[in-house]
Amino acid sequence: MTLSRRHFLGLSGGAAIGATLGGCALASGSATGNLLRSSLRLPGPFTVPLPVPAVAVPTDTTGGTDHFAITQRHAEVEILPGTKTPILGYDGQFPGPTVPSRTGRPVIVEHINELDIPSVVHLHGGHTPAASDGFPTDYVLPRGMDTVPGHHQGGTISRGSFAYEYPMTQRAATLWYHDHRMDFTGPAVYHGLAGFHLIHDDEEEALPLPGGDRDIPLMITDRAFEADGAFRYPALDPTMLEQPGVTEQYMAGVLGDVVLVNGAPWPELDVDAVRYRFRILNASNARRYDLRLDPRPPQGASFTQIGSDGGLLAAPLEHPNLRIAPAERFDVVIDFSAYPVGSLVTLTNAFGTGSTKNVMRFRIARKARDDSNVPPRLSRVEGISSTAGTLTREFTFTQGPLPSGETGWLINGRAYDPARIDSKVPLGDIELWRFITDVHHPIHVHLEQFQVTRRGGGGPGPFDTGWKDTIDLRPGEVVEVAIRMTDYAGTYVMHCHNLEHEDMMMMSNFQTLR
Ligand SMILES: [Cu+2]
Repeated sequence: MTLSRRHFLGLSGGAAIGATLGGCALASGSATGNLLRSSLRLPGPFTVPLPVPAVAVPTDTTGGTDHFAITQRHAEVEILPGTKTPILGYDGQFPGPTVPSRTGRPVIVEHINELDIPSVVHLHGGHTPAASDGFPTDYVLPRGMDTVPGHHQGGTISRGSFAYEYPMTQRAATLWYHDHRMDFTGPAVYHGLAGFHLIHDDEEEALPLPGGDRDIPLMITDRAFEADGAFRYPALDPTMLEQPGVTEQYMAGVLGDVVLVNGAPWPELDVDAVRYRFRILNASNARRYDLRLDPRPPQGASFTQIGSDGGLLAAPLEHPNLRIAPAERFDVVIDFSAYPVGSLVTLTNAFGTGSTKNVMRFRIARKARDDSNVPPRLSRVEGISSTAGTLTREFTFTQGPLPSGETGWLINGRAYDPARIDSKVPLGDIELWRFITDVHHPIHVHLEQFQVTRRGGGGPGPFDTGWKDTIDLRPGEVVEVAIRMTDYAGTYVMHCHNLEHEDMMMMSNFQTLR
């Protein structure tokens, strides 16, 4: 602990050093991993239409609860035109079906495991009791698998399926669900196990925001492909059963050379010359994006942010660009009426190089009627902040040796142990959590959203507004957040959402206590 303490004091005492380090790393998009190149000929950009994930239909809505059933299975899908890619898919789809829900109406999602590996489902951003939160060793085994391969026992074992219960007592927000299995989250998500879960409520629906087919979720991921069309991933153990992690060259993170939006490579969307709402999710394993519109609109901002990870902001916020780390969500309105009909507008990634400079393209197809608006007040967001006596916790994120002797990723100098409680957190208390790092890490806390109070030497950054559950922690930076755990006593995790870091032990347990 002496080292991390000194490390922290050094960083916070040297704002100029921190700023310089941050500037350097931001200039290079590769700072969060290593580029893995595809070994087949890639299609040109903007040749396939943007798909929108199917919306799941409940199997039962009686008793005030919506029941869904999702089957995790192998499938082959056409991602690159003319090529078949084997995936692990929720209902055999990538992205998985979007789960719709309403505040105050509980949802039960039964996940049926027809894969040949154990699975765990986490609802990212969900305010969920521990038994349904997808703790990394709460395994759902496929039928016929009696014991968990590898070394990690001790969680709750379900066979064949598990019904995850979500009370949905939280406000409208863009959540997502994805695999969260101990040691193998990176390859599982990379091979397709991710989908949206949207929460709607009366407050949001009373606003005149763009809706219907002008409210579109965008899941951005990067992938590399083998010559035969399979996803290429540098796993040490391609069976995803025994040995976790990736080859040493990729331990900082796996970056692909193809950008997919909703599972399609650099797609194009025909839009009316009106306002659209896009729920942007970075579901990439390790890649950060700096999203921009090219050309920029002749007048007005490129992006009007209306929501963050945890739902609506108090007031809209205009951005010329959006910097988005893995697992973050930005809910934005783009007003295409600023462009002449016939314009081609590219969503670019200023952190990218070569093929990863482009994300997707909009074609302004026609004029149309627009009754939508972005009102100056969106919601009431209660501010939580510290008072004298507020408990402060520090979490230092570094590379270091694992118990196995290999190099991995550590929190406060320790590798993740699912059986060890690292922090005991009383329910109802506001605490300050301080995240400290030397390199990029997107930090995610389960159970509760938080508010950023400090970044580096100053206040929150331009992308820190509103309720967050994942933050972009940058080189040499200290970020402090105010957090208050509520409702559910149990054991939860906080971790790095660079999935290669997560699988190589950058995770920590906290126990919430009444
Ligand atoms: Cu990390």
